[in-house]
Parts: sequence; C-alpha cells; structure tokens
Amino acid sequence: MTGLRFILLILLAAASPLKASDGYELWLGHPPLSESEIQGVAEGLRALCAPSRGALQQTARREILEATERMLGSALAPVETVDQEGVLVLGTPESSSIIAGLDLADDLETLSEEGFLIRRLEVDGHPAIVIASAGDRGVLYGTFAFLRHLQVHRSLDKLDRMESPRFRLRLLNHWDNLDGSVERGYAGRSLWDWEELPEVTDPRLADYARANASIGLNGSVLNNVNASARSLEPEYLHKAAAIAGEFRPYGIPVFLSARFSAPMELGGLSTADPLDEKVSAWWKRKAEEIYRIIPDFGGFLVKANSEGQPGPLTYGRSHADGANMLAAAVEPHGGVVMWRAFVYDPEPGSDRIAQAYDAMKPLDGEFASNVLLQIKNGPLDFQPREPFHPLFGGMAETQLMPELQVTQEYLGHSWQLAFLAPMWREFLHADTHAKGPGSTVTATVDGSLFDQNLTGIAGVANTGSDRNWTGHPLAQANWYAFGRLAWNPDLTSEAIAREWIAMTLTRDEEAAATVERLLLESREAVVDYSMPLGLTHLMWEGHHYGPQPWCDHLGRPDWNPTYFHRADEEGIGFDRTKEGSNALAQYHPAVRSRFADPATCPDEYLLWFHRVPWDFEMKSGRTLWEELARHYQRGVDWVEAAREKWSGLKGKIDPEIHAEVAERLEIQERDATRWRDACLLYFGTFSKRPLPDGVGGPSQSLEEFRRQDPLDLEGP
Ligand code: BDP
Repeated sequence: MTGLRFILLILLAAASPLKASDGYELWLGHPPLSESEIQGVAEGLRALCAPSRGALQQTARREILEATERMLGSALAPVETVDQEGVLVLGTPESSSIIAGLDLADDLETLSEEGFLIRRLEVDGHPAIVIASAGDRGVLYGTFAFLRHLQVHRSLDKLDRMESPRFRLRLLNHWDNLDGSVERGYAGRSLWDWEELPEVTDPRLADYARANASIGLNGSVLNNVNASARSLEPEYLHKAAAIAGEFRPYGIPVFLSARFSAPMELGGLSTADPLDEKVSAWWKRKAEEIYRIIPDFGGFLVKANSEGQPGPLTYGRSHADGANMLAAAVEPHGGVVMWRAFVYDPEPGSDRIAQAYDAMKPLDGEFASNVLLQIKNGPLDFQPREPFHPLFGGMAETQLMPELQVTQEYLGHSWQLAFLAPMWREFLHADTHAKGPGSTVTATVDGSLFDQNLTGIAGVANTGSDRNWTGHPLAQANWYAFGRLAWNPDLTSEAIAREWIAMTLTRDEEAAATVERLLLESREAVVDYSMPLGLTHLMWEGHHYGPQPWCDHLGRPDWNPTYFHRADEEGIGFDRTKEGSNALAQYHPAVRSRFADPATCPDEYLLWFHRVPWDFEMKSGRTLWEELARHYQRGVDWVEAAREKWSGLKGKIDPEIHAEVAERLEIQERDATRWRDACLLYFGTFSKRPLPDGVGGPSQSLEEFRRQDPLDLEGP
C-alpha cells in the first residue's frame, strides 16, 4: 500500500460514522478509538488491578476489560500488583489492599456508598489511575464514569473526580401490565415476558439492567401503577425474583406496584381498611413472603384513590394511614413505600390541578420515615410544559420524590423528537422560594433545604421490546438523560446531549453540533406547535396523540380540552388568580405574585394562570391572537428546518438510524402542521381574527380535522 493510500484510509476511518447498527447497544457500544484518539486519551493505560470479589465489583472488572478491548483494540492485562506505569486500580478499602493502603479514607468518608473518586495517584512508586469507593456500587458507577470519560475523549491527564448521587433512589417506573402490554408505551411490548418467566429469562433483562447501571439508576418498579393484585401472588413473585436475579449483578433491585385492595382480592378479606388489624397483618405476611422470595426487594409503589384505583379513603382513612400501614409491613426488611400524589377528586368540582395539593398538604408530617410521597413534576399530568407542582416546597415535613415521564405520552409518542432534559431541568431548577430565593425544586427534595433522609426520583420508562429499546432512535437520549439528571440534576442539557451523541451517533464535531442543537431545541418546538403560551391538555382523547381542542364530551368535565382552554368569543385561558380558581394561592407568595400579575407572568405560563382577551397586548407588543398563531407557526418551521438539517447529516450517521429518524421527522412535520391548523381553525371560530402574515393557512376544513383520528394516519 502506498503511503498516501494508507493516510487516506486512516482519514476515512476517522471520519466515518459510528456504526451504531440497530441501536441495540445504546450508549454502550464502545466503538474502537483511532490511533490518534488513543494517543490523546488513553496512552499508557496498560493493566487492570481489580479484585474479583462480590457480584458488583466483578461486573465492574468485566466491564473495564470488555470495553477496553473494544475501544483500545486489546484488553488491559489483569494484574495483582502495581509494579509498572499505567495500571488502573479499582476497588474499595475492603476489597483491595492497595486502595486500603492509599491515603483516601477522608475523601471516601465524604462520599456516599454509591459515590466514587477517580484520580491519578502514585501507587507503589508508579503513576496509576485509581477508581475507589466505600461501597461496591460506587465501584461500579465509578467504572462506568471512567469508561464514559474515555468514550467522549476527555483526556486522562487531569483526571480528578469525586461524585455522589444526589438522590438515594433513582428508579424507572414501568407501567407494564401482566398481559405484556405497556400503558403509555410506544416501543413495543413489555420487556418482561411473564408467561415464559421464571423458567426462561431473556438476555435482554441483563442488558437492560446494565444500561441502567451505566447511567447510575438503581432500581426498577416492574409493574403498572394501575396494578393487578396478581403481581403479588406467589406465582408472579417467583417470576419477579427471576428478573431480580438478572438485574442483581448490576445493582438494580426490583420494586412492585401494590394494589391497595389486594388483601381482599388475594386474601379473601372483606375489607382493605388500613386500620383493620387483619388487613395490616395480611400485608405483614405478604411482605415476609416477598422478602423470602426476593431478599433485596426494594418496596412498594402505590396509586391509591386515583382514577378508580382502590385506596384508604374508601374506608374513611387518609393517604397517610394507607401509606404508613404498608410502610410498617416492609420496614423490618428495609423496604420503602412510594405513595403517589397523582390524585384528584372523584367528583369534579374545584380546579382539577389544585386538588392534589389540597388532598396532601394537610398530611404534612404524618408519613412514616420509610415513605416517600411521589409527585409528578407539574400539578396536571406530564404536559409538555407545566409550572412546578406547588407541593414541592410546600410540604417541609414530608419526604418528597419527583416523578418525571420519560415515555412521551403527551409529547408525540415515539413518532416525534422531543429531547426532555431541558424540560426536566426547567422543573428541577425552578425556584419554589420555600426558604427564600434559590430554593430550587431540587433543593427541596434532595435533603439540602429540608431534613429529608430518604430521597428519590422516578422516571416513567420509555423502554420496550423494540430492538432499539425506545422506538424513536433519538428517544434513547431521554432514558440516558433521566439517569444522568437523577445522578446529578446540575448537569446541563448540553453536556448530557453531547455525551450521548458522542457515545452513540457520531464523533464528527460538526455533525455532533448539529444533532446537539436539534436535541436541545426539540422540546420547545413541541410546546410551540401543541400548547403555546400555557395552553394545555388539548390532545386527542384516550391516546393523547395530536390535537382535539374541541373535545367536550368525555366522562368528566375536567378531562376535556375545553375545560382547560376555556376559549370563547371574549378570550382564552384559565383564571387561577384570586378572581378565578385561586389555585395560585398554593404557591409561595414570591412565586404567586410573579405568576398572578399578567405583566410579570412569563409568556409560557400566561394562559395556564390567566384568562385574557384575544386582543390582550403581549410583551412583544403583538396581540395574544397574533402571538399564539406565531408560536404555532414557529413550531412547524422548526420541524421543517430540522428535517433539512438532519438530511445534511447523511453519511455522517449510521445509515439505518439516519433513515429512521428522517422518516419520523417527516411524520412530525405532517403532525406539527396538523396541530397548527386544527388549533388555529378551531380557536379562530372564537377569535374571529385573520391569521397574521407568515402563518400558513390550513389545507383541510375544521370538520375534516375533527373527523380524523390523528393516530390512524400513517405511522413510521
Ligand atoms: C396519566 C396517564 C394514565 C396513568 C396516569 C397515572 O394517562 O395512563 O395511569 O397518568 O399517572 O398520565 O396514574
């Protein structure tokens, strides 16, 4: 081979897209580094000194060996001592006499058992890299952090990191049913094959757990919050135990959603009253049985007295009575109860979004020490944008756990691109003012502002049996982002996007920058074309895909889009000020006064908190109607431009993935346009104003939009 050809080949290899194949490997493909990359980041790394003690440390050791083999071309050589330069030393003071001999005790003490430090240190006279933790899990998380560092090509030169996760429980919630379906799942069937279990365990179970561990998640709730009591039958507990067995080497204990009336359905009792001794005794025995079958079982998640689910209110008892009774059953085994605050009155009456606060706030201080109140980020229901739930910062004596939705129930399912890190950060960093300015939501739940011993965060999973796990190839980034933010809510969306792109799609800087911008802007575009200026819940009934702002016939008034937007000839929006529902009173005075005045209320929440006339003058000087129309148009324009940018990435991204995303963006443009046209036509019947210049006119009549279920249109 001539020298020139050789150089050309090397250049080609360096610029070629990462072969992400079918997406199965997620961010763990560990593609080979080029010679120059190895020189830049990993030169001199030769050997691994890691104990093969304990399942988690064994996993860590195997991960390093396998990943370095793939990335560097040959695995690090396992060694017992450090007698050369370039050794990676791994372990805890208990598992490794080398780590025990280093001067790390003070540092390790400041970290949690899950925390780790990674540092360049002199070991037995040789420069080495040390990954140390006080606990086995920390070794595993440190390992994955180190591998991530290599993958995104940060130099090892100045490596010095100390990290502990901000939340103690970092869980995925699976809304998976025993028949294999997934409520609000858009990526195929459930990953758990209840029929085949426990005899047959799919290798995907371990791959799933590995992916979670690699981003710092540490538990999974296996079944739907709309739970079947059968999940607690011995037969299903043995199936869950088989799953737990596959997850264990990755430090992912399982949890179950518990149906509150299970003592009646399974135990033949005539009541599920939490204060009835027979009931509490039944749960105690059930907990003992569960822990016999699954010794490291994590605990229960409970949806009670919500949307038809059974609960303690049926017996005149409180949510705290119910939660504490279950908490007492799991407490001797170290289990927790996550009691959901997603409740609204069975009989519609007052403002729906205010009802959870009204139901839970009076119980502040009444929950047992192993109970967490699990609260959705916003007071309604996982909309593309909501203000933070006023219970955050509002229950100082209760351990609170945010619940986020990773699956895109209201953000275009897996047909549309919406990178959710910016949305979650907006929530996590919202200022509750609970203890003065700077009281972010995170600070109110991570134990720093209030005395909260047990902390946690949950994400409703977007995974399923699809080969690429998440349906939309780029939706993998949301799973990734949830894990990274659960570990460290201060990470920026940019940093998370950048990591994910480098580990999955491309290392070409220009292409990566383009993808990064698309990811970062995508959620705002969805807000623009589906619910601008604080409008909300305008989605099609049932499946929640596409627009149905005219819908007014559902079982209860407060399920209807018309309830939320209240448009008529005078104006549009929901008045939540003192003159209206007064839901604003639930916020701290500083937040309340900002939102209460239309002049200081941010545009993005205007119609959430206010009802204003069509000619209301916006901060931009435009009328509300014009501004609304422009937002719809801006959303559509974004998707159009995104398609173009994406098509420019051809050849720089794995062709299969490129084609799949391109196809979905085409659908997204069609459906964003539908949102704009259907909503503007419909709201135009009230506003009776023309579309402003630059806003596209509809291609169909309102009647046609009303007739056609958007989910029946062709999908990917
Ligand atoms: C809503 C979903 C519904 C869930 C419910 C919940 O539409 O499927 O059961 O939330 O969180 O968002 O309990």
